[in-house]
Amino acid sequence: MVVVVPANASVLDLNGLHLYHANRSNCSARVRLLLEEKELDWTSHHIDLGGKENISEEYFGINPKGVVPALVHDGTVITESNDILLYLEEKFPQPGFRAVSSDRQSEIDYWLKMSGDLHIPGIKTFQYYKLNAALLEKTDEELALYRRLQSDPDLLAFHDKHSEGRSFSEADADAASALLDEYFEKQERAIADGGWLVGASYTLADISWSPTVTTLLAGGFDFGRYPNIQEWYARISRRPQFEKAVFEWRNQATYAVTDPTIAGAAKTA
Ligand SMILES: N[C@@H](CCC(=O)N[C@@H](CS)C(=O)NCC(=O)O)C(=O)O
Repeated sequence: MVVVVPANASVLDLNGLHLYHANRSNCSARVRLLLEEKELDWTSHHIDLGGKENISEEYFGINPKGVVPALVHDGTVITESNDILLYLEEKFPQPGFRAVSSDRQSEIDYWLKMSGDLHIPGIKTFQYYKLNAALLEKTDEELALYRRLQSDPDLLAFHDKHSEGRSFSEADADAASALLDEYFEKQERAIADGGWLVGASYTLADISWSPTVTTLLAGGFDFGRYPNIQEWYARISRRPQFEKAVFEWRNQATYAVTDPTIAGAAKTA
């Protein structure tokens, strides 16, 4: 678990649950979804990625990678969205979303790890090619500041790919789609066995992945080959908690684009 010693000491005095997050970010949305499912009170600190609010000394002092989300709980800072899910599950165990037999716990961990592993090469690359590279283009000044603040080599390399007139290519997007398809084929089979990613229970695995499906649908990812995923996503996205945690926040985006809908799946706002 990534527990950060924040350079921005102002957060050390925060009491309760404070989430630094962005409206259209799938990593943020999975944390908001768990907070809603657990009916926890939390304070929102919205970071406008379109306005580059993450590219500041102040925010890098909370999350040293400059990405959202970051959770502050009574002055303790946790980053990495899937670690935040596990942290909340441990601190606030009721209602529980790891409530499966011990031999299936490792399956939840597997899906959470996949979500982290696929983020840059799969989800983020696909999404930047389709939408974000144009929406989130940095000015020369923002780029210089980003390069000064960012020390993570993977994020530096990723953001360099869409800087100074460069962008992601169709080949990058095809490679990302191929990786995602490899993953979704496994997800399609897993859902056939019980209706959820892990057997017959709604778990952290479903909470982690369903907002990512929302994001990929918005980018036009083709789920046509995955009827089980479509039915699973439609079921989850009808939950009032999902409406509040995912769709309501997405609707507030200042840089919203018209999101496509796909046959068989539920809302993709
Ligand atoms: N592995 C991180 C990824 C976080 C991440 O990349 N968040 C995106 C939004 S989903 C972000 O902040 N993007 C802005 C950027 O890359 O500068 C996590 O799961 O928390």
